[in-house]
Amino acid sequence: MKRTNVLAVSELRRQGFAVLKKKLSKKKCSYFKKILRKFNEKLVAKRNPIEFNFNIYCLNKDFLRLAFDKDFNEIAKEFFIYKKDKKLKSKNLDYHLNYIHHRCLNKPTPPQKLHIDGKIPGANPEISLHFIIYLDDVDKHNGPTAYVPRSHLIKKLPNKKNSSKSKPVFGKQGTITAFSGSTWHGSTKKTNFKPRSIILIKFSRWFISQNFAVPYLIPKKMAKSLNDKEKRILGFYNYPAINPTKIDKKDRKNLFFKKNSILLTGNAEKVNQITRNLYRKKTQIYKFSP
Ligand SMILES: O=C(O)CCC(=O)C(=O)O
Ligand SMILES: [Fe+2]
Repeated sequence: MKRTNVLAVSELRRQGFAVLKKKLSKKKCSYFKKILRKFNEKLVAKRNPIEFNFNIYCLNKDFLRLAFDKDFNEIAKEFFIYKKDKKLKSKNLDYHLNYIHHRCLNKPTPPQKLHIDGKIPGANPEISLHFIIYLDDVDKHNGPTAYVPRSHLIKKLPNKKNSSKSKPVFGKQGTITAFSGSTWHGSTKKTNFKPRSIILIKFSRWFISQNFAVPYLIPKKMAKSLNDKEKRILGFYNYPAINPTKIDKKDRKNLFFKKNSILLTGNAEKVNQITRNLYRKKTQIYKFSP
């Protein structure tokens, strides 16, 4: 295992987050931004103040490949080892990709409140590992991600008062941070008009269900090109087999997706497209004051 990855995991265990030595190249960042922009423009001509895109691995193989990144997987493998229980230590360590999303702030934006991404505060053992990639340079003016050190050990959800303890991460385009699912984090106030775009990647233990069933979502052509190891990372072996003869035609045509009170039905392609942009309608009516 690379020394830098060993260091990242020990920092993750100690602080709840780590800034990686590894960076995504500028070329790759610009390339990803361009594809996301093009995709969003297809849906609405005018940029939204905040843009969320879900399941961006469906867009093309380069996004999907982020899930197979050698360093991310080396870090994840080590991170998910059970340290406390000697008997369990080397058992049941499989993990899968949970999601790859995109968040872009295009205007002055209020802070994102402290929260956790992994559902359970102070989870011990840890159940999820997250990465954030900055696709733009991030300084104090464009709402850096901020983490509360050692908050992954606290068995409580954060409140407003805790914000003062958070530490912003400034960094050039391509900067990557890793954090535990229980780490309190958010983004600080953004005061400028430059787009600030990030990619969020979540890995979780295999028995924590994926937010979106990745094996069923990715286009068939992509699925066919995957090797066994890649399929394992995407969670292909974590679902019971479905007998296709038992699914009637109507069901197959009508995938549905539910999030809070939003229920979408329709053909697979449309539903995929809309779920990736679930928050767009909401953000369009959101009022921002610089
Ligand atoms: O935009 C950021 O820096 C953080 C985003 C985040 O934590 C989230 O969307 O869950
Ligand atoms: Fe988050």
